[in-house]
Amino acid sequence: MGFFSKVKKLWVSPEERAAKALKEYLGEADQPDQKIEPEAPAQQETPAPQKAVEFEPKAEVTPTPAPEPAPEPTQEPVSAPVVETVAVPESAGKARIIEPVMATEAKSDADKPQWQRDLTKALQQADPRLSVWLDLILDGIDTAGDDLWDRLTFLLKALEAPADEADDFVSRFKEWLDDMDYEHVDEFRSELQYRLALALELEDEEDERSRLFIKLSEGLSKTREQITKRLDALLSSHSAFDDDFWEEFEEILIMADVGFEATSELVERMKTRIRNSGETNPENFKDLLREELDEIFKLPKRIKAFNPPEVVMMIGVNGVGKTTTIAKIAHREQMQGRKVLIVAGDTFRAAAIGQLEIWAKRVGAGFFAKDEGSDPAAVAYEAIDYAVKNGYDLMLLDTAGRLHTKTNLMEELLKIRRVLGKKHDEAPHRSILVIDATTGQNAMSQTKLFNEAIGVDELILTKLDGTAKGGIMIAVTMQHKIPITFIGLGEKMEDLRPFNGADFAKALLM
Ligand SMILES: Nc1nc2c(ncn2[C@@H]2O[C@H](COP(=O)(O)OP(=O)(O)OP(=O)(O)O)[C@@H](O)[C@H]2O)c(=O)[nH]1
Ligand SMILES: [Mg+2]
Repeated sequence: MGFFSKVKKLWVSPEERAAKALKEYLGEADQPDQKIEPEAPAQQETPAPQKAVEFEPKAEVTPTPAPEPAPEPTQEPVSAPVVETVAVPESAGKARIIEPVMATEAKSDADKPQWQRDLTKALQQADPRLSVWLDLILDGIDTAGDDLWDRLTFLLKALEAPADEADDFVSRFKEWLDDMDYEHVDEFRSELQYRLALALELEDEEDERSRLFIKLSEGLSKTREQITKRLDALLSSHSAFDDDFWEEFEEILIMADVGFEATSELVERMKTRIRNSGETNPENFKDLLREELDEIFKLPKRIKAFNPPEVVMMIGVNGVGKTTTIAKIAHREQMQGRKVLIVAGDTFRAAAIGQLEIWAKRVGAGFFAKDEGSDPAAVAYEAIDYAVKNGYDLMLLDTAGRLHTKTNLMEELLKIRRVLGKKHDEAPHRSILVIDATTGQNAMSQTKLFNEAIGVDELILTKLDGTAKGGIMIAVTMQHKIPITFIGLGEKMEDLRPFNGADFAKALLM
């Protein structure tokens, strides 16, 4: 959707730049109109696959040059789409200029409404941090309404967002508020900040990272309680690393769902670390454990080269959160400017198709489905054609999640995999297994089964909020050596978080 794709990253000296740009803004009144024309519509109408239900994403998309469709769509694999050099926004610097785009709308400083002048000054003096900006934008505003939209548009334009993208951002946010029936700032502030952070690519900046860390710490509170309370008691009651200490430590890990095998390995690794460090007093044990966990989570991500679209297959047993996680990923990716197609590969229940369609609409992604009962592999096959033809960057394939003990599910998933691979080079580029953290050790057997049968490139653990079984993260990583890429900390869109092992270890052992 290309939100703020034109925002330049030039924040070499943010304070100076912001101050300078805003000063210019206050001074410069009669600038030529810089309005950026909306981009051309995303794509032309393409013939619908038979019986397929589809709709286009609402947002405007910078079209990825769509390669010609394969001449014989039903049999031939899609000829590998040429990867055009997609105009990558200059990724040089680290931030953005606050520029006087709004100056085009006022003849002089005096003509500007008072709130604009006040807000400009406040922004000029503020720390260039998203949370601070948002505080200023929301100052004195209790509910959604014209004041908020004006202020938000003002902020986006001052951040050099092209006018059409800024307006699009605001209108999508309004739609979301309507959908959710939210009105008060405290109901939507956090989602607003999340959207801004993604759109402006600020998620890695310190301010955002600390917000994410707070969320992670809250989500892990039950697991932490389980581990840390007992660990603290252990540390205060022992003055040496004796057998008794290690036995109790082992027990704590087992109780926190780290599992027997991973626990034994972790205890051994900690013994080695302690020996190598020369540490004799348990009081620094937590620091060393944190370092060990950080080490454990440092698994390389398996990256496959791909020609667009990138094809991601979401697998996992019933009810773990595959469908909602697809929606959350689609939301994130769309906010970051990728054009996403959601594909309903779970064809067993009409309700599943309907649920996915609603999500796709809500997050503004494209949607591809066939009738209930269709062959999922055929859906996947046709969806690739559709995605290629329409220039999608990312295709997220939902699959059914019936019990993993029924072998036919595995056979079916394998068939889908094979078809995808025949149709599109190296597809699926990622198979993501979604597991529900609340199922504890069950998650371990699911990972083993799926990995052996289908192959799993990444894990997403959902429902970490509200469970004391977060130790499963350690177990699954140690035993299967598959990287965890995201974790689910709640039901909202913003509750899907990129997983960071160091932050996890820190939040767990506070
Ligand atoms: N608390 C919490 N709930 C979650 C999380 N992720 C998903 N859920 C909820 O889990 C429930 C099941 O999610 P779905 O996405 O439908 O699961 P699924 O794997 O697609 O299920 P099937 O299609 O039946 O196989 C929903 O109510 C979600 O809102 C999470 O991280 N935290
Ligand atoms: Mg589902």
